[in-house]
Amino acid sequence: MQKQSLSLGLATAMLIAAGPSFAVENEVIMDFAGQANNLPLYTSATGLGTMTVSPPGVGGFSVPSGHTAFVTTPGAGGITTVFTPSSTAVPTRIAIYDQRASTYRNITAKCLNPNTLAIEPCDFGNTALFPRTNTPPSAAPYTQATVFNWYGDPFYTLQPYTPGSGNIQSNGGYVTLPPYVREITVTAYGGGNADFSGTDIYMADPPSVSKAFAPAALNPGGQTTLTISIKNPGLGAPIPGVSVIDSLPTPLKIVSASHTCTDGSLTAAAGSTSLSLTGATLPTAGCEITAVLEWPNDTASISACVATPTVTNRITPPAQFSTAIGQLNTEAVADLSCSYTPPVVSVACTPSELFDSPNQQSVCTITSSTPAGSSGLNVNLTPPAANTRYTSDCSTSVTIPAAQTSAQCMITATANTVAGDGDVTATLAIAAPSNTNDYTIGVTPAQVVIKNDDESGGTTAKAVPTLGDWSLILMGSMIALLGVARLGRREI
Ligand SMILES: [Ca+2]
Ligand SMILES: [Ca+2]
Repeated sequence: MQKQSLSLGLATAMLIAAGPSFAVENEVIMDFAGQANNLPLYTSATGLGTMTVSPPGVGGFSVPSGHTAFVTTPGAGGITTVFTPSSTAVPTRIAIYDQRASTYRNITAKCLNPNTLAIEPCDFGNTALFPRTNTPPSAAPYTQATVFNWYGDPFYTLQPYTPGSGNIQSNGGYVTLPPYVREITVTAYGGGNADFSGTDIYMADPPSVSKAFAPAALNPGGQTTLTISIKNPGLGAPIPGVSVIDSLPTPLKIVSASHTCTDGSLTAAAGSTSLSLTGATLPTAGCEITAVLEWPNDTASISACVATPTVTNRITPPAQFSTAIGQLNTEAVADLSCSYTPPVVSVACTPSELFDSPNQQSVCTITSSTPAGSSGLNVNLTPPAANTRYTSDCSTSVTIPAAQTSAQCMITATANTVAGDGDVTATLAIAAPSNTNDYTIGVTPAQVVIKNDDESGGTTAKAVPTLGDWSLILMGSMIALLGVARLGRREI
């Protein structure tokens, strides 16, 4: 191969922050220890991915503990290994170790283009995106420093080798990878003698999702903020192709939602019960979806609060969370608690005494200790018994309107001029609710006495003021009282 000029296949490489270094999480060497040395296909026991070997079982190929692959006599035909990460692992490093001067390796790889999502040859010639690090030489025979030759378009091949000749080696080195590498091919070649060399493929965690409610407890009619956090675990570059779906547990509904990821389309209509973010890019520092949710206070939602006081909200990858380079398949789980205390409902009628004259009315107020939910609060009543001395529009139930705390009905005295017909009592009581969650019963019953105001034996009824006259009478009484008070003071 001839050395080619550097290619700029991954223009987006410049997106990577040059200054700070990012610590990936749970970086491990992909190893296949314990599996036979002659397999054509190896599968990581810890879920990191696969390695194919071609041809298998030749050249002293082995899978030693603590390393990925080793060869002793790869030969001029070479032994090719292809590494494919699982959807839950991200390749982070390709390391060469213990390599003799008589062997070399050709490395090619496939990379996700983060802008187009196309799979393209990785541009190892871009050392800002694929920095190279040499493992320092040590005591003989490890006296050499690995040289990395790059052959660009159309080869896109990185060729590490150990300079010099004879029985000398290098400790190798490694290439740090951006999180876009989707497949790595390493072919070892040698002269046919003892051409030792090894490859280590490192993997780390992909993006993950978590969630939380704040507050984590509410009452029907209350709101909470759901935060869905998408973590970029130190991968040092934006991750495209982020998709999140969250189906809310019943009876939660969305009030509003927003996100801090790059681009993407967030679907989270007010009143709906699920949200989704598609086509977003996860920034290097991570991003969040924030949704204000409401636990409604309608009858069904109140029943749900009583029946299931704690609901669990899950996001289950990969169906409900994924990125173009994979994702940790760990569920995001958050619990939300609901508590509900039925309102206390009482009744009072004012005034509590009427006369059997025209315009004699008592207003009965049914009061709830908390505002009625969006369905209103239906209160069952035991209405006053039928009686010729009064009428009432208080029936067997009354509805306190949504967000209100009271409703009213009337008891009206029936005017008469019949003397000696005595007093009767109208009784209005709160009855048991139709649904036990609706309310508990407070002050009840309310009683209104309808009094006879007709003189016995007389032919003319005593003049009784009408309802409209009460204010005048009250005023008159107050004036009289003031007069008495003044009088009293003078007398002192
Ligand atoms: Ca009368
Ligand atoms: Ca009467």
